[in-house]
Amino acid sequence: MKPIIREFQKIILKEVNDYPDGNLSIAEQINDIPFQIKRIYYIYDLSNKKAIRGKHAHKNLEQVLFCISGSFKLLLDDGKIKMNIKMNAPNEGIYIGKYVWHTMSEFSKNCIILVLASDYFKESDYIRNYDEFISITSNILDDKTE
Ligand code: T46
Repeated sequence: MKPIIREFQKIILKEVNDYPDGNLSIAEQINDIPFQIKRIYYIYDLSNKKAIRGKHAHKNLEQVLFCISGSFKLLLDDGKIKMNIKMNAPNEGIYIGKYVWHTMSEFSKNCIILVLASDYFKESDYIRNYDEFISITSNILDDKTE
């Protein structure tokens, strides 16, 4: 079995199939999303094929990412294990917790990413330097193995 990175969880939302009039998916705080939602943002107009977003980790923020239209590639890295996920199902979310480096790329033209976040925007919560991330996470991992 492949090792699973820390602070990661796949969240499958209930889908209601209203054929022939479309589908809907429902995300309920606590029941589906494992934190209180303080912020919602969405990323769109991803027509630049070379666009790369993310490239950071958060110190405290918890988030769940959904690809509600199109597709993209999500790379997760907890400082030890890396994982690539193809995001292309509107009812499938990925929970990303503390100290997980994440990068988003290979967006389809119609890609829309919806993010539910546990806190307001705080630039001080970001780690945007990969060397700093590795140094911090190696201390966290060392503490856990002691
Ligand atoms: C994340 C991934 C999945 C704000 O002013 N408020 C906000 O709530 C957000 C999300 C961003 N911004 C500003 C900060 C930057 O000047 O918007 C600009 C772009 O943000 P950033 O480069 O962080 O965008 P992404 O797509 O690389 O990352 C975003 C989130 O910022 C981040 O928390 O985990 O999506």
